[in-house]
Amino acid sequence: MYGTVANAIMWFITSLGVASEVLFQLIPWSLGLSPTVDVGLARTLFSWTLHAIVYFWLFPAYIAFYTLMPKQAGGKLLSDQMARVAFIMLLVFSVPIGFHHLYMDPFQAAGWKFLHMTGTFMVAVPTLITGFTVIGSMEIAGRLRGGKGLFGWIGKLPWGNPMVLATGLAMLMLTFGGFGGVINASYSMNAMVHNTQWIPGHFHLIFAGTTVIMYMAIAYYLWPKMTGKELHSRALAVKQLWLWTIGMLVLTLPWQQLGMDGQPRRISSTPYDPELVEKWIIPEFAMIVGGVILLISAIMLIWNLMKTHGNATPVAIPEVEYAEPVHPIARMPRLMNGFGFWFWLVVVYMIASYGYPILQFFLMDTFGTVPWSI
Ligand SMILES: [Cu+2]
Repeated sequence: MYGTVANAIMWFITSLGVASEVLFQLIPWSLGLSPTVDVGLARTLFSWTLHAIVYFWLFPAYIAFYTLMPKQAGGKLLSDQMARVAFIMLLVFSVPIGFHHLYMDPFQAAGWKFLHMTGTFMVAVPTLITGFTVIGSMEIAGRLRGGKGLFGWIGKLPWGNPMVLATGLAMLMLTFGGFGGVINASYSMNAMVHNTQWIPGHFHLIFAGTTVIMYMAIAYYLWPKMTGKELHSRALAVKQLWLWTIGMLVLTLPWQQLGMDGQPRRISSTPYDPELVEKWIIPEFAMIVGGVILLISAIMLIWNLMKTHGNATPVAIPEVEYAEPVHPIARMPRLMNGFGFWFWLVVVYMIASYGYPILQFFLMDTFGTVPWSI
């Protein structure tokens, strides 16, 4: 509930940017009420929404890491408080940093972009906390199951359980994806990858990889409880999750390579350079292979859930089992059990990082763009 409430508040704050753009710029423009649209203002408002909106999808994956996985692994959650801190930090840090989507745009000053860059790196902190707490919870489970030594607990984990396996694979993809994310976030390195295929390669790895694999594990966990029927095949689910990870890496790593080899992302036209295009053939072929693996994996998922629906065996444990923290909560500080304070902190942080950059458009001469007509 705590994570879901954090997500709902974030959704509310983050939607204000794009809502303002649509209500005050695009709709009046489309109705002919205003002759032009200020592109700089429109892109600034869109950046308000654009970064945090992807966290709307990431939150449920984090919720599954903290509340479902530790129990499925046969252990306990390392720290309830750390999980709450991660959700608070994600809420506070993820909205006021949208200028990392505008590094190459001309209408915001370098200082504002630098400020947003600093904030962007702060978002890595709750992700690192999550990595630490989730892997720590896995270690507890592995040791409870008899794992010894520095790494012995890894082999003792129930990797045949879709939730545990998906968490491990999500962490693996998050390592690759997070590495790319740090490059995107860096003001200077961003110039190397700006508007290249690196960007869709990166966000497919994070979203369709790390996030969606957790949705799949949640489906394997909840579908039997919702239908009252035992999962058709755990072995098939395990194979499907492995294939999804392999397919995603085979798709997205060459995709990012294409960006490094200069393949543009969004263009209207480009001079044809045969030598450059020659370099794209191998990674493009790898992407096709990755895509086919993903298609097979997706069909396996749907097949397994459909067969579950028709299964006659009733589900053994019909209720959702939530993870218990290692140390039971005796007293929870108010700040960590509500969002009143954090909400107003985001509001202040938003005004500080977006106030003047938006206001400036009303104080200077800007160039609009005329409506596009056929
Ligand atoms: Cu972003």
